[in-house]
Amino acid sequence: MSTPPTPEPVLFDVVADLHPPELYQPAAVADGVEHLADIGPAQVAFYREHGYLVVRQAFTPAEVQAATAGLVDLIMGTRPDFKHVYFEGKAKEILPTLGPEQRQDAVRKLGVFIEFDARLKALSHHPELRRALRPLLGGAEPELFQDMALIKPPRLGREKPWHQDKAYFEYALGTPVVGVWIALDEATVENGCMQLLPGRHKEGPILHFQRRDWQICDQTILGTKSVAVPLKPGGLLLFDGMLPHGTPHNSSPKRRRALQFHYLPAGTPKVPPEERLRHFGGEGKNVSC
Ligand SMILES: O=C(O)CCC(=O)C(=O)O
Repeated sequence: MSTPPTPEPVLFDVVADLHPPELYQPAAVADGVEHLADIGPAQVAFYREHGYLVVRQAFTPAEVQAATAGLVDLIMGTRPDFKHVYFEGKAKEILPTLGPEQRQDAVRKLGVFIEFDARLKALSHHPELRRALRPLLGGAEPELFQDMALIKPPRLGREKPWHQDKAYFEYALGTPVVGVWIALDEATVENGCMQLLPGRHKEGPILHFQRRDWQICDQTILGTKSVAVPLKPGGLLLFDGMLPHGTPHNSSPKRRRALQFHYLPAGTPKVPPEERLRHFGGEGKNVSC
């Protein structure tokens, strides 16, 4: 008798409690330029000072449409060898009851996909984007070291608590790291656009704790006014790997799909995980959260 095939394992993102609404209180909207070609020395100086820069129309509607189609194809399983689709933890119970279209609105993130879709790779290797990244990386050639798609399904999309990206990366603390967050749908405060604490990238590592996620303690953030980064499709945010940022739960009926790429100077070596925890790990340091 032959053994039945093992069902494909389905990956789930964390299940997290709802955050206190006071954690996301934007008092202003992020500043920037219209096009990638507008980035010159003044914008590089702005990025160094504030830790971010917005480009409101970085990609054309055709480029956004192509990348979105690439993402949807991967979610729909057109590449059976692509495995890195993570569903919302809260969708676990209902997933078996959903049809293919509805499954789309239960996905939280995808990772390591650029070699599986040429349309997505085209954005991560876009010549204008790479040109803009060089001065932010101290003149070095940009190397992509992380590609993700972050999705907040209507009503279901969970928070990504406040954090610094370098708390997740195994590179020496002083390495320049630039995050690029690209809106595929319109991103608003209601559907969970990015929120930032400008200038706080200069303050060094903030301790992180495993709470709703690997995150900065809520008590450290409460009472702080943030800057929101609403974007139209094709708009992007460039941000420093040390800049504290987070996104609230999607409380709206609208999808929020985004791509996030991270770059560093080509050839940068990795460091052991202990180094990251020495700087960012909150546990065992006699502090409370
Ligand atoms: O897009 C989001 O919801 C948050 C993205 C983010 O900050 C991250 O994954 O580091």
